[in-house]
Amino acid sequence: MRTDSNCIFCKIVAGEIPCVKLYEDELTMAFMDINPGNEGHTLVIPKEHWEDVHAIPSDLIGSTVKTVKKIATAVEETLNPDGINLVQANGKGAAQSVFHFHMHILPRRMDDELKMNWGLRPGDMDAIKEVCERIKKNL
Ligand code: DGP
Repeated sequence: MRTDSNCIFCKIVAGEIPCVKLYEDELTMAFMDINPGNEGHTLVIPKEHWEDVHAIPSDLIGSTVKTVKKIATAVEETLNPDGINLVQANGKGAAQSVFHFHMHILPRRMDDELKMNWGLRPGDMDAIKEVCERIKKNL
């Protein structure tokens, strides 16, 4: 499998660093964002290391989006947000900070005033684990 020993998400896939895991299948994985923009903020990645939308093969982006739909449905059922943004950054100019292709599932509230580049603030790990368990029940 294509991997990069310096990549934080490859380390998560390999189990070398912990994550709050929501779901995995043969090709993809979903885990809670450590810097959540809102409650339930989840990341979906291909297990293989591909830097961005330009690098990732079409069939693998397809598998990743299939997982995104599954997770978004569970997030919708669990949290009943006012909306969900799917966000995916490519390149520093787009505020990509981890160079392993990933899609953000970002639940939204009418009054959250979240901006596109929402900033990276550490989340409350107990709250992140708790919402992960709640979403899991709807997978
Ligand atoms: P982006 O800025 O679009 O490349 O998003 C990268 C996201 O990854 C950002 O929201 C924070 C998150 N993140 C960074 N390091 C870790 C980590 O070690 N664990 C988890 N769960 N999320 C991480």
